[in-house]
Amino acid sequence: MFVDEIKLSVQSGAGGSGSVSFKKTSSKSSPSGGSGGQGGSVIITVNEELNDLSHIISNSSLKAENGTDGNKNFQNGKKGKDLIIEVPKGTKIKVDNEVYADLHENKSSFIVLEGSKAGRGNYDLISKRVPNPQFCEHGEKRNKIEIKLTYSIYSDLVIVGLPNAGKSTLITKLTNSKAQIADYEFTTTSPNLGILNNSDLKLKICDLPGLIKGASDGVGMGERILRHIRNTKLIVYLLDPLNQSYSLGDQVNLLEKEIIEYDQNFSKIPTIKVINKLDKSEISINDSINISAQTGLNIEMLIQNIVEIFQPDKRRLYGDFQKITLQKDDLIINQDHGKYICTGRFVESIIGLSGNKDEVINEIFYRYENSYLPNKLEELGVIDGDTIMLGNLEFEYKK
Ligand SMILES: Nc1nc2c(ncn2[C@@H]2O[C@H](COP(=O)(O)OP(=O)(O)OP(=O)(O)O)[C@@H](O)[C@H]2O)c(=O)[nH]1
Ligand SMILES: [Mg+2]
Repeated sequence: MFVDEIKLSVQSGAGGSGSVSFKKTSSKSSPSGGSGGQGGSVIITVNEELNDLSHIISNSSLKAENGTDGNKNFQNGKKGKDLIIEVPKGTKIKVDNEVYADLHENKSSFIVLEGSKAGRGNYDLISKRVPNPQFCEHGEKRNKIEIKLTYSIYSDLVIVGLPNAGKSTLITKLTNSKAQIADYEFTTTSPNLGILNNSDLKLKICDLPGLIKGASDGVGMGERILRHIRNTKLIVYLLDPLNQSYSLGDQVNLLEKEIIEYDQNFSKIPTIKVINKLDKSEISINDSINISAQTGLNIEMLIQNIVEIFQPDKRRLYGDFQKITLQKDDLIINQDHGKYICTGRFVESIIGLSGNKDEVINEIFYRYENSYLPNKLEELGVIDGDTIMLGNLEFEYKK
């Protein structure tokens, strides 16, 4: 089944933790604990061979590999393998309904989540201030995010029209497609694709389900149809002279209105008007071609017209677009009656330590005092005597 929209939960790999160990020589002992390996990243990459998202299970939860922990004798942990999700050209990545990437180039990729940071072992923590650390850092936990992928078919031309206009009949005449045809409305429920093989050109054609009034507001299959116009180069309006409710002119107006209300930029895509069912009616309007998809009348003329339009090559509206990699909130401060509860990645990087208790506490306070956190708390109105919570660590604020 054709799938053009899925929701996923993805997680970066956790960072491996550092270790505390000491190398003993006859005269002294020195830190030798290795650092953890970074967690795997979540990367979405384009594979132009793909034609939909059906290879990904919707609502699944996918995880990159964790980094492994560091060990004694300077042994660093291994980096976790990235999670690579392949998508077809024309896939958008959304988080909370905001577009973070729109991928069009083959092999172009977007790092949804960077692998979580590894913790340093006591060897990598040696500094002038702490020449002989007896503690190490924890690896950062997995980061999790919910994403939505939507795919807009890459085609050279789309056939749009009201239900029953003969769109599927036309694609079977132009291409090798075996689209279902029937004498009732909404026969086509997901797009059909076919290739028109002409001596000069090879064109990918897409037959879409019928459009109705209100489609741009989601009526009928609304956006599930209209999104597939996004990555085409030519729109063929297929008009039905036998339609009892809409004249040919009204059909053009309705189709144009729905398409442009969905995305104003679609008005830049060239269009042609084709009137079907010439075997039953010869009525016509300006700038249009009359054909019969069923009997094949004037189909060759239509193909010649299309081929001419495609020389020189046509361009698409949209190209690659990417925002910065997504990361979860760095610092969250919740206030509750003189209590300041601080959480988030930033806090984890301050308190995520283990080893000798006194050293760990010293190091946490050193990191806290030298961070922007005290300033942030002052901005929020903290006063002496208030309680600060960094994760599970609780202490009294003093300027
Ligand atoms: N007389 C005549 N009938 C046609 C012609 N083209 C298609 N039809 C008929 O019109 C009906 C609808 O054809 P389809 O190709 O399924 O139409 P569609 O536009 O794909 O319909 P939906 O998928 O429901 O939107 C069928 O009964 C076809 O046989 C034509 O050129 N002449
Ligand atoms: Mg159809």
